[in-house]
Amino acid sequence: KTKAFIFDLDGVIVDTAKYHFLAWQKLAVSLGITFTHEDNEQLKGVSRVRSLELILGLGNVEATEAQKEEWLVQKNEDYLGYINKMDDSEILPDVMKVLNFLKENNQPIILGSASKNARPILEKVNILHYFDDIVDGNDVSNAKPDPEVFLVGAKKANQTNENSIVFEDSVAGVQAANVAGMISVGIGEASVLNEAKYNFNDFTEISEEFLLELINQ
Ligand code: G16
Ligand code: MG
Repeated sequence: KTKAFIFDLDGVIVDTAKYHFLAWQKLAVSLGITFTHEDNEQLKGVSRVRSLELILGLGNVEATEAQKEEWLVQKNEDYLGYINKMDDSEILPDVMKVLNFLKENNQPIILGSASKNARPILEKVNILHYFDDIVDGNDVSNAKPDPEVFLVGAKKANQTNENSIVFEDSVAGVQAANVAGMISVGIGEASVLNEAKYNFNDFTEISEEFLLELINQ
């Protein structure tokens, strides 16, 4: 059988959250806003524009659209500085095991990410060629928990929503998969991702038997 296997990027394939944090924190400090690791949790899976709004809200900072645009560009330039230094050592544990197994079993592999930097990141860590299609922040206008990014992904793989499996580390992403009627697999703490159909701390806990079950069910 054939299913669509849709992967989120940040927090599932690579841990770019730490680079988003450093870049956002630099901006926050320059604006006199305190921005902690805990605050950063709320930005996971959230769009770039919305992330800035959340940070400005923390410091009750008001700004014009032009200022916001400038800060977004600045943050992204800093973020790209970190991305440029990435290599395949930053791929999270056993992600390659899962990607290779799906490839061997001729399953479509799709990226479903909110990031506008998804392609350069996949290139940097040398796995762009694993993906049959990429749906990212450049292709969709509605951010997770809206299911748009996953709906487009399933369509590109010519699969129904019921035959699509989504790997996600964010609550908003799990909700998006569920809303679409897809099978959600939470990657991260079960207590946080309790809406996911299945949950694993990371890919080291995902067996080939489990993947075969997903393919054949
Ligand atoms: C990622 C991150 C978010 C980030 C968003 C936009 O989403 O989780 O923190 O704000 O992309 O990223 P960029 O600024 O690179 O366009 P995902 O969906 O891959 O987890
Ligand atoms: Mg994510």
